[in-house]
Amino acid sequence: MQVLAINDISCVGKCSLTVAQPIISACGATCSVLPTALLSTHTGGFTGYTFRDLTNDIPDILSHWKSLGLRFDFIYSGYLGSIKQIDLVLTIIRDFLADDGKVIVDPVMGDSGKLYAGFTNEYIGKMRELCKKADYILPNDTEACYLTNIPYPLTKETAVTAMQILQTLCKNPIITGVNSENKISVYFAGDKGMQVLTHDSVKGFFHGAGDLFASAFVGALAKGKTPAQAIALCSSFVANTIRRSANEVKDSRYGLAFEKEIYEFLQQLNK
Ligand code: PXL
Repeated sequence: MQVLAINDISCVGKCSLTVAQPIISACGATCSVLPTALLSTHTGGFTGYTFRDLTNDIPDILSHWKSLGLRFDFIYSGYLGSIKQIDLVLTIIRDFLADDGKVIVDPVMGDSGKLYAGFTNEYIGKMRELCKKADYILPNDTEACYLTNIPYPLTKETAVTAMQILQTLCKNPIITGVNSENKISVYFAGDKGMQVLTHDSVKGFFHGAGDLFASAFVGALAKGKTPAQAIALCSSFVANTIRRSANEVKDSRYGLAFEKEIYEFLQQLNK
């Protein structure tokens, strides 16, 4: 399976492409990458980071790929630095998605109720447009709130409303990281209507959890799992990783200790 991951390279901090590449490759798929920006670290909690926007490199990259006749079975987008980059992703879907290929959009915009630096209302509107082209969208609770205009945080009740509104954008929304009473839940549209998967949560916040979930989801789909199987596998993988990280990671800005959990995840994936 050929996967294209469109996301930034944050050199340090374990998110976006430094998570997507190892996880999707470990699942057995070829993971090609389109870096949207190059940062010295991610933007969450660090100050003084560098940010090089790679938008102007993308058209030439795409022209070369066209000359090679490339097609991708899965196109997965994450952090996109600008409205122009969302337009480029729309073009990439049109020109490079294989017949029967699937589009997975992680509408990376914010966390803990707040937008990341540089994101605006106009950007949110454009992100809704991209969501309409996706087979699966994976907003976290913050992003679900911004996409649906529902106040943060989601509750058990408003999560259901958010799912209904998100389904007007995309048939298969998957809301990750909904917290309530020491539990963390994933909401998704299953065969028999809306389903909720819940795990015990641990205190603390780790950057890159959404990227880990989305990357593992793409990898599991590429491995041939159904969406429901993929979501169950990813929820356990991310929950186990967060639990491990709560013990092992001293500074959460440096990301999740996912590496030692990959083996267990792959064992479940290969069952
Ligand atoms: O993990 C999401 C993410 C991706 N890319 C960049 C980020 C963040 C979150 O802070 O800053 C650059």
